[in-house]
Amino acid sequence: MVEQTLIIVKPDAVKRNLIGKILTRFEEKGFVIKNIKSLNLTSEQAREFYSAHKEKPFFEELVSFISSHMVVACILEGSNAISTVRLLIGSTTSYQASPGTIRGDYGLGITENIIHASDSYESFIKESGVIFDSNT
Ligand code: 3AN
Repeated sequence: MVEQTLIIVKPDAVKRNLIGKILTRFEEKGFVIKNIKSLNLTSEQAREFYSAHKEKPFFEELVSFISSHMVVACILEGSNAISTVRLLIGSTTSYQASPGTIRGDYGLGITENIIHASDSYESFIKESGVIFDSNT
């Protein structure tokens, strides 16, 4: 089933000049970049983006990290995009992520974990609205 999903190359990866390497992974796998935008999220946008986590102890850390620097967001399209892209990015805890995944190859952190990808269709709709339906 052809689907779309949203990924965000996070501030740590942007600062380390990994944008090209990360987007290449998705292109080489066969996904098509349907939309792309660089932006620095406002604190308000970040709060909305991560609202599912607002009760978590790490919420403020998440919001301040994602809004700390420019990020690159893409809408990717391809077969089973939501679950396949989650497989490609690897576990949330980067130091435990399998080698060969993006987090497994490039990161060691948890909050600073290189990349975000939507985990469901509902998240994709909500998150892509926050990112692409704004003038930021
Ligand atoms: P994923 O990004 O793999 O979907 P989620 O949705 O469970 O992970 O968590 C969202 C974000 O919250 C993660 N990308 C990570 O940056 C951060 N996070 C998750 N768990 C923790 C934690 N225990 N401590 C700090 N940050 C966390």
